[in-house]
Amino acid sequence: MKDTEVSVLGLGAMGRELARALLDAGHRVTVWNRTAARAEALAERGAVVAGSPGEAVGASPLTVVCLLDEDTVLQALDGVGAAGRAVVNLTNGTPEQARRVAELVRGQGGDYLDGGIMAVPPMIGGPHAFLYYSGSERVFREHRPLLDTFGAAHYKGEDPGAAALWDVALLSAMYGMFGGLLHAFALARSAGIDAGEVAGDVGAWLTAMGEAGPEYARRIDTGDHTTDVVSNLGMQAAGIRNVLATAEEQGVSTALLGPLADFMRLRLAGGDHAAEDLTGLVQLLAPGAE
Ligand code: FVH
Repeated sequence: MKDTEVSVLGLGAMGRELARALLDAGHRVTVWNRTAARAEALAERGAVVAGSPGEAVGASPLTVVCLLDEDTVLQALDGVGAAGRAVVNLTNGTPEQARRVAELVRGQGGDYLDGGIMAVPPMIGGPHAFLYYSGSERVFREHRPLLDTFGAAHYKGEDPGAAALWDVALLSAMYGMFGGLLHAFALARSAGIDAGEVAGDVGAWLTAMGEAGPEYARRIDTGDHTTDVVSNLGMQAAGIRNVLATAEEQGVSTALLGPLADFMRLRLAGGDHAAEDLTGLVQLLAPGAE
């Protein structure tokens, strides 16, 4: 089935891109945003501007929500009359928040699909964008062609909180990487080196190190953290001490990387773990999850 009518609540940086992609794909799009001026450019391209969230939800069988956070979503969807409508909420949030929004929509007689967008706004509709979805499988299947407009769609099951878990897992990896990037650039600047001068090498190094992901995952899934070849925890704990000591010598804060060094020390203090891989730290992060 090809969707024709769809509403979008929220025209921030992301919501505008979602609405644009839907217009480009030929859908009849109704939009609502708290600050109405943000709808003007889309209206010029053919979007219908609704005066309230309820008017927008009532205008289409499917409404895509992309607002700031859970509070904003709960406020916008409160009393909209979603009976017989499908709501796809792409606002970032926690699994519990997604379940609460699902409850609100279902309480009105609507169908709910939650989603997590793995893309920044300019990536929407492009080859590298992908999105996680969970909640109503019926909504996912029925509106799949429309959802594919945003990026590759991955369905993670009926629990409305599942997509948020996947989303936040990937964001966790991203923020860890961003923290490392900022620390690296601060260190370079502390030595009078432009961040731009080291950026290329840092990128190449992160790409090479990122290839460890599948092997890390295998160790974590099997619970076998032994490494007989390279980069054991004893060596890494010594290495990160030098990272922190260099930061201190250069007057750079250790606030971002200090906790990782603390975790390595804790693991080493907890038993005979010097020969294992860094992956053993997962047992400290999520005790009982193995
Ligand atoms: N932008 C990104 O890189 C990421 C990529 C992955 C997904 N996230 C999530 O998408 C949600 C929206 O993000 P955004 O980038 O569109 O955010 P903003 O540009 O700040 O727009 C926020 C919209 O929320 C509206 N809003 C804020 N507060 C209220 C309120 N109290 N009542 C009603 N609406 C509200 C705001 O309206 P206005 O300020 O224009 O009136 C915007 O429509 C978010 O969950 C990201 O984590 C984006």
